[in-house]
Amino acid sequence: MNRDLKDTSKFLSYILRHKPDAIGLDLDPEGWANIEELIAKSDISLDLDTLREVVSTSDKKRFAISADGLFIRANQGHSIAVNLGLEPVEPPEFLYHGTATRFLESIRDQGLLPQNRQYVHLSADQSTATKVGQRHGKPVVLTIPALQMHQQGHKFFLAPNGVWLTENVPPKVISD
Ligand code: HQG
Repeated sequence: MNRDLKDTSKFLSYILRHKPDAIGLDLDPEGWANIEELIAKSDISLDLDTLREVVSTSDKKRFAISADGLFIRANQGHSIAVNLGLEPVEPPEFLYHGTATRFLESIRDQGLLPQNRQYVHLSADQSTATKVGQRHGKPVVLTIPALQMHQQGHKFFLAPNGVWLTENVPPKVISD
């Protein structure tokens, strides 16, 4: 993805996941923004073709456009409360969480918490988790016994881009 598209992707992540009111935009309860309104209110130069290109080239499939082509939302990663309409599903036996070594002590103490987001994000494979962890520092990958947690009543959701979401992971099930 070229530099301009990356900047646009970051802008869209910020607006659609965290701060729509930064440009006076309203999201509906499911997190959808009207594309025409988003383009009109956007404070970076943005047109429909660029927006479509960002959505289709996003390496992590961060965004979805509605079937009628009129609305856009982030697939996951929100800090604002949105209802993504995801149904709880049975997870695989293990999922992985990439984090930085500097957070380990606190994570062992408190478990994994969503921090500023709606959910704790988990990856289906270790290499993706390593990349997620690298964003924060020296990466470490925690193995999460997701199926066991599910059997104990924790809900798991699978976002359309393959990211697994859950509300928290208690300290006693965490190992690395
Ligand atoms: C850590 C990216 C101390 C947690 C990625 C993480 C992902 C704790 C950080 C998505 C803690 C939060 C999300 C505790 C959790 N004590 N630290 N008790 N519990 N943490 O960015 O999972 O490129 O909010 O380990 O690919 O890193 O944006 O979450 O290190 O899918 O599309 O607190 O963001 O996608 O960091 O990343 P984040 P994340 P995008």
